[in-house]
Amino acid sequence: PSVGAPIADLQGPVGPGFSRPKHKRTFTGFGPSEIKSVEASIPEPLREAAAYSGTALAFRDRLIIEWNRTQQRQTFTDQKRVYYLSLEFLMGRALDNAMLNVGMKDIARDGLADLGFRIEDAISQEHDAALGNGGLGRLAACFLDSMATLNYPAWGYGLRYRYGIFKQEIVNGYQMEIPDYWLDNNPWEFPRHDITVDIQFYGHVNKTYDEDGKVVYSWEAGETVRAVAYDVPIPGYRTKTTNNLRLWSSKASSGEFDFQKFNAGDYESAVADQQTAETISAVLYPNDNLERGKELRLKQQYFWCAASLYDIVRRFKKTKRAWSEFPDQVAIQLNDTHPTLAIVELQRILIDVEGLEWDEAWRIVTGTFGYTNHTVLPEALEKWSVPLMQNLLPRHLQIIYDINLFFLQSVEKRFPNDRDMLSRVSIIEESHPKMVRMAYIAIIGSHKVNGVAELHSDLIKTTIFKDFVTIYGPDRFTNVTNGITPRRWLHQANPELSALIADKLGGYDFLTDLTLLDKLEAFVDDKNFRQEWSDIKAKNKLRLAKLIKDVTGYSVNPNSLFDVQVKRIHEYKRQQLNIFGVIHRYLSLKAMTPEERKKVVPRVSIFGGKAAPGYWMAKSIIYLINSVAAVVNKDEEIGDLLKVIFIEDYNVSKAEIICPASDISEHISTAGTEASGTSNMKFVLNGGLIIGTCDGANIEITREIGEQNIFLFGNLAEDVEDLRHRHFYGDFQLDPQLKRVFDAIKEGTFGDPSSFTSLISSIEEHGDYYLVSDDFNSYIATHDMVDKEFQNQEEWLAKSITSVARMGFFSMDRVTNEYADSIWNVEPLNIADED
Ligand code: Z16
Repeated sequence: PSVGAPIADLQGPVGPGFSRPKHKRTFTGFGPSEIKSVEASIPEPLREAAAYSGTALAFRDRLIIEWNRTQQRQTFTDQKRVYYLSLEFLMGRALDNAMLNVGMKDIARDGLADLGFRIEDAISQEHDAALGNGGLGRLAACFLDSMATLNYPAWGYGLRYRYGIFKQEIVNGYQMEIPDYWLDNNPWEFPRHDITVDIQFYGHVNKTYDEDGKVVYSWEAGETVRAVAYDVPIPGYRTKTTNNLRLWSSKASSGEFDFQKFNAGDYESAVADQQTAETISAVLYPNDNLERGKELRLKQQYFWCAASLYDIVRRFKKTKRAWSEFPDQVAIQLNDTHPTLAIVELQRILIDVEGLEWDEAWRIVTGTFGYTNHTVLPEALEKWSVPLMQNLLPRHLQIIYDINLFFLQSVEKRFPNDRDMLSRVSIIEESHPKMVRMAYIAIIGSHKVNGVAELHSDLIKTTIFKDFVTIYGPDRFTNVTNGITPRRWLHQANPELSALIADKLGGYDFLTDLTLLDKLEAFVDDKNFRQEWSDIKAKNKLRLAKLIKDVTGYSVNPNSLFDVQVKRIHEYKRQQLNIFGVIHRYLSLKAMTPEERKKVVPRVSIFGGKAAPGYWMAKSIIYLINSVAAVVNKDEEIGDLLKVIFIEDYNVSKAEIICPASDISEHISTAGTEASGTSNMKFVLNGGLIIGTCDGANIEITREIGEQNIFLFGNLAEDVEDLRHRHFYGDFQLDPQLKRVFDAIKEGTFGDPSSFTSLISSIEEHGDYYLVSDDFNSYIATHDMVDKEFQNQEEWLAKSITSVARMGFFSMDRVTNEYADSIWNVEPLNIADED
């Protein structure tokens, strides 16, 4: 369908919850009449669920064979493996990905069509695996896809949460959280009741002596919980490699519940122990970029680190190699500081259990670990209180003290008489209570520390970890700019664009070498190609319009400029700047004459994202967006000129529909706050332009695609500190256009203004920490340029095509190879058919 076609004309692939056109069903192989009568008796949703299950089981069977072969081959060759430890894996759906990676989606489509089903309807039956919050969890999922595709012997280790990230419902404009119970009938996981590890907590440490009079510490548990492995196959694209993601589930160490207690009549405590154990893997903490220091979270971290390390060490010991070879066989990557206890745990195993000397053990530890930092926000840096750690992990706290002692001694030697330096870099913060700084353990215990975009990696070296650069020199610190997997974020999410590119480039090789996209530049002036390119964007916009209609009830004009901001709601990401800009636009439209309005580019402002349940400011931003939507969308004077949409429950499968459908997307964090961002890459790879600040990966996107192809605005990171300082000392003038917006809100234009007072006063009265006012004028002016340039569709298309052609750098495969070469020192291993 062309742009402007009525929404009802939509025939293409559609998202969750869409009804299937009642097209002709042809049956082969069975007696059609019998099947029809059976079919008639089954309600439609059940039939679609069966279509999904049947297809998933068929592909699963195939994966199992390649998975077993891969694991056998990797064990047999026994080369170095990499282990990616992440508390989050935001996988999304598995079936579509499995079909595409195996290269049999077309066969599945035909098979399902023969049975009367549309493949999209079967695919959309699957529940997202949503074991993550946002960028960090999705990065882990992209790593797995890429490591398998590039044939690296690699495992992921995580937690099998019973409840993933909550489902978001919007009720009267407010966010409501619904538990995400996702495990029923999950065909993608394999319980491994044969693989369990008993994990201990609490208790105390005994000091004894061995035959030689050497001190030996042993940790006596106060509580023991069993970790049970659940394995998930990770197929690579166009390869036989199928790697493993191992997720740990907690249960009572007595198996189910304690029968001795039970038989003795102590029913309640028998069941209570079971419940305490199961609580550990019950739920994902729903905070993105915030750490709150809760004991259960620390228990999760240790449970998962200890189980994973036990598994890794067990595998290593089977090879009968000397301990000194451990770092030649094992690379462990820490996704943020969440798995930092793995460093301490390995040191504990080597010393207390295996009897190695401290220095020899510590050489092994630092040779094994790499640490990726994902944020400079102070509220996100993990610190655990010493009393909490002392109680839960008494032996680990001792080891942390020893690590700190030896570290500080070495610092003292090189920087004598610098007491300030010692207190700044000490693992223990001398506060009340004392705190353990996890990032410092991660730095001291790793051989490489990396940031996730150039600006971010520079910032950690010059601000939060400055002293460690002085101590260790610059070589311990490096940058690996994030990327995204083109399999999911181009081929799967945007099959038509992928097919058009394949047509021009002579095949799908670009999906495993994304730099090949540069050949598209030769077609920028090709009229037919441009037309096809723009037709695909129009279809993708229709697909999103259908989703919007379905989940919000609002009809949007697909000819409008689609302006999208989807990501976790956070003050630093500045959705408030966006919605204030929308209000500014609305007020301007209201002040125009009908003649003036005729020249306006119609716009749909689309928002999506979850707020952490306890983050009130983020929740009031959501409420403001919905309140503005309620007023603007029913304003007949405005009509299609402006629509405001909040898509509830933004997740991976919705992102696959949203990313291909933007004209422009917003990546507008206060400069210096977004470590990288990865959705910026997804939007550009799908032919959308972006408006953004000079922050995170936006800067490198600009370097790659050219500054004429991106809309940049706002203050620079280097000026932020000074501006905040000035605000703090009262040097602050509210931007006049923003004042007009605030006045409208205060007048009650969008409902009871008292709902928005803290949001407004954080800017007007409390220092405007995120520089919303400082950047407002430049933001508005840049949006005016967006409007102007959108009116020149030919130029816009050229920008879109050129940008996609230059996105090769942001492939996750480049990222994986950089880690493999500069941090892990691992080589790929090809799995052949005959293996
Ligand atoms: C997270 O998603 C990120 C950082 C962090 O410390 C914690 C969480 Cl849960 C994000 C960053 O905010 C984002 O800029 C980055 O692109 C992403 O991690 C992956 O590196």
